[in-house]
Amino acid sequence: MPAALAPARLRTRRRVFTLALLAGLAGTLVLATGASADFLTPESGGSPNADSIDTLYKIILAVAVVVFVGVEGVLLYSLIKFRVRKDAVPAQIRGNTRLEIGWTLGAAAILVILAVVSFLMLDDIRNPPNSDADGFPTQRVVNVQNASAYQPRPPSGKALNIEVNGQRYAWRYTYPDGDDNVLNNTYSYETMVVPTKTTVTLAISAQDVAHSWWIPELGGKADAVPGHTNFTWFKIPEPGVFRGQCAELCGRNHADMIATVVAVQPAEFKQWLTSKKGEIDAANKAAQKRRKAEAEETAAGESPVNGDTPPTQGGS
Ligand SMILES: [Cu+2]
Repeated sequence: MPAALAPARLRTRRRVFTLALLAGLAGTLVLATGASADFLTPESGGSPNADSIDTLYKIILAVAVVVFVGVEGVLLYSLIKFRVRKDAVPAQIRGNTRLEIGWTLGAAAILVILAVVSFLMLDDIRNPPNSDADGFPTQRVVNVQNASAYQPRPPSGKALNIEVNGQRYAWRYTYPDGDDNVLNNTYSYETMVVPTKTTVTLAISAQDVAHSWWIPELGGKADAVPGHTNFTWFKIPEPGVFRGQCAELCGRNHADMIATVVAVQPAEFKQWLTSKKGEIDAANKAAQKRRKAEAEETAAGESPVNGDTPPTQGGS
């Protein structure tokens, strides 16, 4: 190769390298913005805890992107600039104490900062706020504590507590009515209706095998395990529909185990609760009536008047 061509070729390569680096950086920034919201980051927007999880994720992602671009940039630059040439011997360097101490302390500082930020934000993720003044009137939540989980409670102690029970293959929701009789509580399957502007705490367990409660826009996953209760919460500001799905393979119809949370105005929720209770009471009365009729039929069928008695064996 004629020596005169070398600088021109080097310039072209540098230009290509710079362009590639810029394109990579721009691509990363585009992917991280609203154009692909929730593609790279957790879903949010339904509840403050989901928003906090999303914010924390984005902070950590931004730091990771800066570190990634820095490290990969230096790597690519070194690969290209110091690649083997027939006629060149690179500088023979063995260690650089200042640099090594620098990047060790730098990495440690980044980890410490991320840990502090995470712990500060964990509070907002774990602990629910109070309901709004115009939310649904709620009762005091018992602060249950078991071996590894505790029932989160807002500062006022009041929330709408709903029991979530995973069963192959449906979610059952029980709305305690505050009296001692747990058998007359209102319940529903698959679709959970909740009031807006109200802190909702969930006590999650399972009937048969391990399931996992997850409505991405309303916060993180919570395991639903037989014989153990896990807790989570959400507070939805505006009416809306939030979809989720059992996030633990629980059997062959696991994919059918969907969950929907429908948030409605507090007044509408009150109406729903009353009509649901009416529906359940009517169904219970109908079942009672049917059972009574069936019992009477059976009793009538066994009576000898009907001629249904087995023929007597002769020659006894
Ligand atoms: Cu399941």
